[in-house]
Amino acid sequence: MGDDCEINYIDGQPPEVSYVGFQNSYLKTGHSNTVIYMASDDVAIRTMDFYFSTNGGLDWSAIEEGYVPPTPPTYGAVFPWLVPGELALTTDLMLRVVARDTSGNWGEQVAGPYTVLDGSAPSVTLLSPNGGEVWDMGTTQEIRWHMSSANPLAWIQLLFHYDNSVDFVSTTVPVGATAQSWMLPSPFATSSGKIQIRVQDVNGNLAVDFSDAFFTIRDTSAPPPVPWMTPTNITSTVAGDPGERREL
Ligand SMILES: [Ca+2]
Ligand SMILES: [Ca+2]
Repeated sequence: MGDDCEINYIDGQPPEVSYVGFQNSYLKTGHSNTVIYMASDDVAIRTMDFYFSTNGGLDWSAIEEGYVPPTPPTYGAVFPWLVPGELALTTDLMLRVVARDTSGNWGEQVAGPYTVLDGSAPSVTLLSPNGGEVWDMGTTQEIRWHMSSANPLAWIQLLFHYDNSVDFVSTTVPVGATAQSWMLPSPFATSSGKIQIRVQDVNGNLAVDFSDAFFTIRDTSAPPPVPWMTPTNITSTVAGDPGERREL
């Protein structure tokens, strides 16, 4: 024996994992989720192991083994998991959490099944208006975009940003559309217009794009500029100047 200060106390009582679950009940590939767990021991939890199974618990893959909780997880702790992008889509994902004490005892808890959804975000690019357009108020213009999505789309939103305000262009854009007619407001004018498009798929993955630069909406009812608005200097003499009178 060396200078080993370890106490040879025999701890025969295994840890208890009393709760295991995910913060978000739907997992998405390529997105972080959080394991929430509670574990306690008569002496102390030393390490935690986290595993998942995509076939209902027949085979387990390690998420992490030998994790040392920064604080005792007696009253609840969290463990972040970045769900792999290539993880199989399943409705049968199981989570297994093992707690180990300092004497080789362990306890575990299994939770599930959970559903794994495709977390690939759609892609969207606004094509028009993309900046520099000058449109007359009250005219009908076309908003156009390009998009692609690995998953079915749930909705498309078009928003009109101008002068630190925002309005809906339309709340009823069909999910397959790539263009939308837009009747410009009237009477109205702005030189800082931008369209924002928001696209979300059925798994809650969101994509957003804006006009790259400002477009202009012109108020065609406004009075023409100079010279109409310029005050005119009038010089006149008083009619019937008494000095002009002559004695007849
Ligand atoms: Ca123990
Ligand atoms: Ca853009």
